[in-house]
Amino acid sequence: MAFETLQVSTEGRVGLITLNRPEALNALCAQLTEELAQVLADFQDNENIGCVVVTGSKKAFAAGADIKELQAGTYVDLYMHDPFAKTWEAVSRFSKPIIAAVSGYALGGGCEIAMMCDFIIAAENAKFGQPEINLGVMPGAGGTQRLPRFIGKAKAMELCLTGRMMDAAEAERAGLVSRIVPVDDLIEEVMKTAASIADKSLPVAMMTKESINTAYETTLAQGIRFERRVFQSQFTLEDQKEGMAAFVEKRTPHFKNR
Ligand code: DAK
Repeated sequence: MAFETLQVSTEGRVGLITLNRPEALNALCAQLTEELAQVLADFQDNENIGCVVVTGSKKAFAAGADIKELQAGTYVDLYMHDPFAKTWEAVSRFSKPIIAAVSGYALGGGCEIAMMCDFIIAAENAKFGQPEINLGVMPGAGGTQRLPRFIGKAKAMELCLTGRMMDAAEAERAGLVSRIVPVDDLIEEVMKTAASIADKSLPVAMMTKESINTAYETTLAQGIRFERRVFQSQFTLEDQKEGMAAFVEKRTPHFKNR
């Protein structure tokens, strides 16, 4: 499939989506968001895909929504035909593991898309921020909700109220990114990580992700009950039999994703 604002490829069971609007630092225009939703739907349905990586260029993961497009927006337009809703849903409800590989700017909607992924691996030059306040608006794709959950209220407030950017080291200290790698190694490292995830049992990886995400949406007691039921249900999987048999027999497991 050919896209104009994305490069899409696969390596083994990993799908790689590269945002590709270099002239606008990968600003999220309507076409890009539409194409992103489409490719994620394809990867969702493709049984040969076990993990997805979203990345940008060395200079920018994404510098936010396309301000030139957004500028003329009206309340009723955004309310009636929210141009981004489909994409936000496509990323945040993607049920297979999805990793953001961030190099350069991840600002506004760019930072928000990265946060919708399961985790972020950052290059040393990554810069995260929610600068919407400088444009006379506030974050509108989860920035005021996800950021405080990930980095705490004080830092989220400071970032959203001042619009300042934080570098990769600060983002790692704050818990926004899982780890930092050299810029030139980013894709290789993230693809390696994605491949190791894609090698696991896909239903188990999906259930693990669902269970961790539940932690952000429920009480501890309910979350623990949810986890226990899902854990118990995994004993119906062939992959549980295979994984434990392989351990006992001292061999590598071969999961069949069922
Ligand atoms: N939109 C459009 N074009 C952008 C852009 C953006 N967000 N960011 C950069 N560009 C373009 C620049 O205009 C420039 O193009 P030309 O003018 O040369 O044609 C080109 O990319 C290179 O940018 P710069 O010349 O500015 O590059 P610098 O290295 O000097 O600066 C920068 C890099 C990232 C610091 C700077 O470009 C910058 O501040 N960009 C804007 C960052 C920003 O404010 N992001 C937040 C955008 S608002 C919604 C929910 C959420 C949202 C929207 C709707 N709904 C629920 C409906 C999200 C909103 C946002 O993300």
